[in-house]
Amino acid sequence: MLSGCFLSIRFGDETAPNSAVYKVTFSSQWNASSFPTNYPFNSELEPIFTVNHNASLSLFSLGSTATTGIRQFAETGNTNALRTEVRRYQNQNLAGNITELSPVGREVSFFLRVTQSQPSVTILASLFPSPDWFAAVSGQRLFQDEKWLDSATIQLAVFDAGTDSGETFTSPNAPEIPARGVSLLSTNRSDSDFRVGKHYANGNAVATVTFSLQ
Ligand SMILES: [Ca+2]
Repeated sequence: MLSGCFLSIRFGDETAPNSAVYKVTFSSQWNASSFPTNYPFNSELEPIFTVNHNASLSLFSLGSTATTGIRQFAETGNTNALRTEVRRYQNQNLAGNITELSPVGREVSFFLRVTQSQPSVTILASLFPSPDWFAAVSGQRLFQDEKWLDSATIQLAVFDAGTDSGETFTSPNAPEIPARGVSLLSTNRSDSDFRVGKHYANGNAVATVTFSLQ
């Protein structure tokens, strides 16, 4: 019985390595041609915050109150509190390395090592200007059915962190007290273009992420 147990573990190791490296390409489509009606002047979709983590972990969830880290990131793009929260997960062996980027152009690529115990990837990008809006892919799992995915392309939806009640891109600071749960963003058409996180008319996403196994 014991030897059978060991055998099955060894098979697992042989068929799929414990870790894998992915090339991650973040491609912004938040521009005046994809979002033709109300694209804001002087806008940015950064910084981009990436971490791989245990499949049971979520940095945010729909309907749940945003953590301080998510709130600060969504409202200001500051990653200090988010890094502190992830460091706590790293200490519990629930999260891997953080990658932070502030790209200048429309597309940026980087390499990410993920492990079988931390096979899920969350990528966050802050929308500027905005009250508390951020784009994300939450917990994309790269190890499934005992193997590493060859590639995956994910569209990022835009979320409302529920911590500021401003309704337009440049609303003055208006803290939501108490905070509402995180939701997919739907906005006032006079100012912006979102319905449940995508463009209301053409369905465009603000960004796409491609994972490609190296
Ligand atoms: Ca809000």
